[in-house]
Amino acid sequence: RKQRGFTIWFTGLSASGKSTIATALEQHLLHLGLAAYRLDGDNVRFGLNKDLGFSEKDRNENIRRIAEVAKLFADSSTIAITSFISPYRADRAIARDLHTSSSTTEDEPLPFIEVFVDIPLAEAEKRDPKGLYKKAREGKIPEFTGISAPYEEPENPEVVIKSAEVSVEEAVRRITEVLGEKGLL
Ligand code: GGZ
Repeated sequence: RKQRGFTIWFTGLSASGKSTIATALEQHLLHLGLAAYRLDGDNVRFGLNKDLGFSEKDRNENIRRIAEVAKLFADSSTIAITSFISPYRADRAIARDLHTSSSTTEDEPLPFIEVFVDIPLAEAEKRDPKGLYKKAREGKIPEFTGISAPYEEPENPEVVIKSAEVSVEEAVRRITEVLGEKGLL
């Protein structure tokens, strides 16, 4: 049977562990022989979206473009995995609708799996791998998510990973379990 493309959309604070889990998930899917491709800040914010910053308007546009690109990957029968804070509920809803309203080349909708990497702000701030929270607290980074810009928690994500409590392996297992339940693997 031909592989069906879909999108796994990670959302969560900076330093929540999104990229680590997304990378491990991508590896797992590749080992299963599936085509998977991860979109993250390193390959999107320095290329396609290098004209965008972190104002609300720029984040809206960042997420809009990423959703369009993820949809194209999914439409080409690839599993698109996106790893961006995507702090606004409305932007994530637009990304979801884009997929589930219909695909580009077929009439079938493209499945959209939202994964909320849920971590207490205090824990993310304690991790602070790049020292960004510290700088944000000092006022050196304006509009920093969780400090001086909002993060709107998902209300109905397909998966919630409490990343301060579960290992990366357990997170991958839980996500693949949900994919299995939905008939996607
Ligand atoms: C949040 C920022 C900011 C501000 C730079 N707010 O931990 P990181 O470094 O590697 O991940 C964060 C990344 C967020 O980019 P996204 O494209 O995921 O954001 S959004 O979905 O909201 O558009 C962080 C770094 O960029 N960073 N300035 N002000 N994160």
